[in-house]
Amino acid sequence: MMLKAYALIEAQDHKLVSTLQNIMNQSPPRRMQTPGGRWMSAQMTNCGDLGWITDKSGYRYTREDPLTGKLWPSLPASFKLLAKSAAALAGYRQFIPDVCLINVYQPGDKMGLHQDRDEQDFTQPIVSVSLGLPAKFQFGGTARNDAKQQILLSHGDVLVWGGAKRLNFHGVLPLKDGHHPLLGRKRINLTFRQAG
Ligand code: MD3
Ligand code: FE
Repeated sequence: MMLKAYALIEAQDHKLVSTLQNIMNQSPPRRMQTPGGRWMSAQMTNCGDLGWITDKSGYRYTREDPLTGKLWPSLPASFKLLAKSAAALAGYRQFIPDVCLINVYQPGDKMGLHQDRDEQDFTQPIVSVSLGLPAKFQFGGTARNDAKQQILLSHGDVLVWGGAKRLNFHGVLPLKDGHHPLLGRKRINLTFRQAG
């Protein structure tokens, strides 16, 4: 379910961005390595009880940020409220997010086609919030070669991915250069998950 510009109501985007800056000061976005040894182009960090990481040992959720050795910054109440209200609008009233994965894209950065399968309960949705520069998002089926739809994700767009779509392949095409009034030459995507 697409909630167009949902994160803009009541100027939530300004608050989201300043809260994000505070989180990124505590646990800075960094490039991570896939189990196969490739470096991802987008930089990542997390807030919440858990955080998603990848390195040569694999994809997983951890309680601590391996970069700082401290717990991930906590999930701000305002983030939790936004994710829960979006999920509820899509019919998911039991959603209790414990992770917010923060992906930071600069021009040229992309994310290859993948499925999100590191969470415990696939009946829980994923809520994504796009901020900054627009990106072309690719959305396929449950097999890698299924036909793909392209969706432009713009600043403030909130999507709820649940039900049959929860395990669909998806990815982000290389970010086009541009300038966004709040974020400059960047796109930041938040994904809220119930991982544990
Ligand atoms: C469809 N992030 O972090 S968000 C990811 O824009 C990820 O940074 C992308 O894919 C980004 O794993 C896409 C939209 C999204 C997130 C999770 C999904 C779409 C999804 C899970 C299942 C199906
Ligand atoms: Fe994903």
